[in-house]
Amino acid sequence: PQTVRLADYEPPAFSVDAVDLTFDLEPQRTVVTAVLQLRRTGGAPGGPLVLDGENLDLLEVLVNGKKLSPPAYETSEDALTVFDPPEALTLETRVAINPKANTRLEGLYVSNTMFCTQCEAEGFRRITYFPDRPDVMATYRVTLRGDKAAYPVMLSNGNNVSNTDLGGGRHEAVWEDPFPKPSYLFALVAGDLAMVEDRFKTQSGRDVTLRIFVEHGNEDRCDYAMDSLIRSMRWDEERFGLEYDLDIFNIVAVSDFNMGAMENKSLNVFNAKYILADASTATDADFANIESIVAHEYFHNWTGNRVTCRDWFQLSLKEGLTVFRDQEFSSDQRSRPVKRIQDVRALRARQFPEDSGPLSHPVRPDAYIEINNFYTATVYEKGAEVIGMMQTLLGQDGFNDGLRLYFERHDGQAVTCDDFVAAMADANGKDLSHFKRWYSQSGTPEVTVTSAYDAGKKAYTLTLEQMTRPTPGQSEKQPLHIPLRIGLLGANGGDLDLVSDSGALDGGLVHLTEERQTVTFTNIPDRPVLSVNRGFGAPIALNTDQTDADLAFLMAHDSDPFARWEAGQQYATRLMKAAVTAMASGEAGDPKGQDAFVAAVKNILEDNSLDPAFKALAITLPTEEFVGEQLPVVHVDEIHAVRAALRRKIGADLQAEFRAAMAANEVREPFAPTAEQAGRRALRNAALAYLTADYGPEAAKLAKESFDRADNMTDTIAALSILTEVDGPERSAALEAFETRWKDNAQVMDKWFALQAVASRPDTLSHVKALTKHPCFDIRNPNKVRSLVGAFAMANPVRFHAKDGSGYTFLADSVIELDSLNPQVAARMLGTLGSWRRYDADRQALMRSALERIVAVPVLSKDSYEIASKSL
Ligand code: B3K
Ligand code: ZN
Repeated sequence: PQTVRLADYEPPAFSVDAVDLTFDLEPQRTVVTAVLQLRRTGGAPGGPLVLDGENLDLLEVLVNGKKLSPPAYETSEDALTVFDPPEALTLETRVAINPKANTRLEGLYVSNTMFCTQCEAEGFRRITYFPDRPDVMATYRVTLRGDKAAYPVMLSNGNNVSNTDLGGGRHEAVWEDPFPKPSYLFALVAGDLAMVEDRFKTQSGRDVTLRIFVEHGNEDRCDYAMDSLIRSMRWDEERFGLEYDLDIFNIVAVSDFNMGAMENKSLNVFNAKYILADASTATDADFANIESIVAHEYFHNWTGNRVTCRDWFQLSLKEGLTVFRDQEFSSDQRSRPVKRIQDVRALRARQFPEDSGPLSHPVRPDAYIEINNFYTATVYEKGAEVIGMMQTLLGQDGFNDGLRLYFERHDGQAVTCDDFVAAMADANGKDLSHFKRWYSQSGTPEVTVTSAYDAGKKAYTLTLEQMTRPTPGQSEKQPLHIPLRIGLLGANGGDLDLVSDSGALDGGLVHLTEERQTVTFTNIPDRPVLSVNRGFGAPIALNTDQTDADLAFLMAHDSDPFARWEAGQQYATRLMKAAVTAMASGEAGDPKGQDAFVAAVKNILEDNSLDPAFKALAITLPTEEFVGEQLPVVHVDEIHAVRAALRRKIGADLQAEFRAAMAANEVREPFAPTAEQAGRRALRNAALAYLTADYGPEAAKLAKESFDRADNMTDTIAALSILTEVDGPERSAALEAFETRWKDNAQVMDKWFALQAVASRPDTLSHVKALTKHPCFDIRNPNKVRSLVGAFAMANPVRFHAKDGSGYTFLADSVIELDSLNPQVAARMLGTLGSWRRYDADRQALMRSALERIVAVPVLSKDSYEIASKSL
């Protein structure tokens, strides 16, 4: 397979001004007629016209109305070449495709009985011949023809300009999108769908019709998605002055979808999981996801669609920025500190390991084999962190000015990350060239902070050092511009005024730009307690000389809620690391040291100034994966044992407190998907989890009671996840009751699969294998694969990394089977094997041989090949 490089970028030889597409929709043979208005804009004079195309059955080619035959044109596996093209031409092609046989779910495919499309990144070339790259922007007119009974609803981008009965049971709908767009934003949907409608009036008075299309019977589960859409539209006007630009906005929910959702112009297509929700079927986390994903796709209308990417290396231009926007939205709708903690947890869980592993790449990558592999946590989440740091450097007003200038300069264009940073810099008269290294340098910077207090001078000096370890392809690293928010706590827990040797520090912000810097604070009466990287303002790993007592003090007093949570995480991580290291070398360890931590947890539980959602996060221990990453070798079994033991200890020591928390946080009013109620449920369920941490008979009873009483999916899942761990009749009784109630709801059954896949019981893998034969499981459905195979491989470290290698074998078998059906999803599954260097010698060998077995498959997709080969 070929590597595509940013350095090789060339502007397109031909641009397309207008596209006219006609679809004669039949599941097994859809005929697509494309009329393109093309014009030479680059390339060698007189050179051929080359169009991308894959899996197309070419029926006809006409140039300016004249039929061509070879050798005037030529086709290959992935292209149509027209020789000696005029400088400007009308090209008409007719192709046949088979949507029903499309298991990759890229291009045009059939989900249940409906037609839908997914074109980003390179799916449009599976629909028709086209220069399928984001810097070719055209207006589209789309004619859809199909059976009236089977496809009463036929949608595409833009406005519906006509509907005609064609007779013989067929009809036709014509759609026109006035905004030039790249081919990856094209979409069509056709099917027998129910519809829910609402309206929105924009700030300038435009009336917009909002529609959500779902399978029949799901109409009453769209309220929250619709409400989220309306709130997003209003928020984008208020926060950024960005208004919707068409009279109609459609969302379609589909069951078979490779990812979360897709921002096609005015026709967003969603994984049904991120639209459908009500109290009985969706958890609080599902509601929060729906809110943020609906917002994310809507926000793309400006950041992605009106201004798009010049090439796929610039993906973070739209994704990092849009993630930043959806995070800001959720922060404003819910609790900002809670949202920040959740985002940092996700960043650490997915992006940090990526950045320290074999697939490490910069926010703007410079090479890829398969672009679909680069929709990563680095491009998305680290990309959002980079945008957030720019806002820190420029202030919110300065950032808004920068965004305004960006749209002023680039509306309707396909641009680069450099263009974005230039707009930010120019609008603020700032030089961001040093800061821009965040786009090109991969790896998580490690910052070491050492402190010295001079009692005589009443001066406190911090030495800050930064270092980024080498990553594949980047052995030399440069210092980055790292904005660090710092606080110094006095003996009473309050923040001291910060006056440094170089003047007052605005909001405690220190700019670390060199490899090593010092900063001295004056007029500090006693040795203070240091709080650093408040709000997690920079995506770094931190080493400090804070003592256990300092961390307990911060847990109790830090004025920055994120830092309060973080102190608890660091404290717990320290204890677990020490216990794991002791256990791995056969020593006894020092369980005594844990008492002070338990006292700090008690403190949090009893602090009336804290809201329940925050408490729930603050008492949750770091994951096994997180602890593993902080150790030189991931001792899977020891980490699992140590974390479980610490949870049991906390549960046993604080029984009374957890019972009190359960009672105090019971939600008695009717279910509402609010952050406030969700917070109480989270704390109550966290307390329940501690009280049942030994999974003994009493625990089984308590969890089963909670399961039986639950009147919403959040509480049901919380109880069931405990019950999947116990040995006793309660386990199978609950699993069976759940299955009986929900077997007809695919979305809810996904949860049932996932819970069993992440159970830490020794027999989990055999359950998982049996579940692949369950009537509700279907390897062609990405949600199912993710809930069973994905959850097992990515969220069950102790069983996936079983010493005998059975977990690895199962994953490799699954990936190999899946690769021939859906390469994109297969490649996603195998990422966990890439961390093999982090394990002991035996596991290393087993993980490598699983990877080698995948690479050796004779017909392997580019997707899986790239991930597996780079992992080795
Ligand atoms: N832009 C899409 C992701 C497309 C992924 C293609 N493999 C959804 C989003 O980020 O909003
Ligand atoms: Zn996106």
